[in-house]
Amino acid sequence: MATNRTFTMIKPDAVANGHAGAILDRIIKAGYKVVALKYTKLSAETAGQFYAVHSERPFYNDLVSFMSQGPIYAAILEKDNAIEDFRKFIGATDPAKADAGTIRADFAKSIDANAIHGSDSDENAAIEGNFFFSNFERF
Ligand code: RTP
Ligand code: MG
Repeated sequence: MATNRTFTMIKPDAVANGHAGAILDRIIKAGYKVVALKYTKLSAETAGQFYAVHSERPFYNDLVSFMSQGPIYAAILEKDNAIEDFRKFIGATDPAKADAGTIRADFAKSIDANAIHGSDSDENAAIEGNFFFSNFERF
């Protein structure tokens, strides 16, 4: 069944480079409804918890360090087929391989500083959304 909610973060590189407004504008214009939105900062500890699924991967320490280096925007988004469509919309993990016109092609600098996150499954979208937002913060 197509899922209708995903979770995203505009990552520290894109926020620091002043691209958060442009990225949010594109997300909304692409038809995603913002269900929840927060400007916040992960600590090394909370970034480590968020990415625990990658804890055995060689890039884990760099990922945790990168994701806790500055503020982010976290959001829950709603649209038909949200998970799959949003992954296509943001482009490949490595911006050098991302299709033209995707968020990562236009705003990401490297596989580490890749501007944006998108959930990879319905189950993870729920876990990730619950990591950041209470029920009083979703509309
Ligand atoms: P994300 O979770 O951030 O949306 O990215 P993704 O699904 O496209 O990629 P994932 O495999 O979940 O990896 C999470 C983040 O780790 C960094 N990474 N580095 N050096 C590498 O081979 C490598 N692979 C992944 C990326 O910053 C990626 O966004
Ligand atoms: Mg991922």
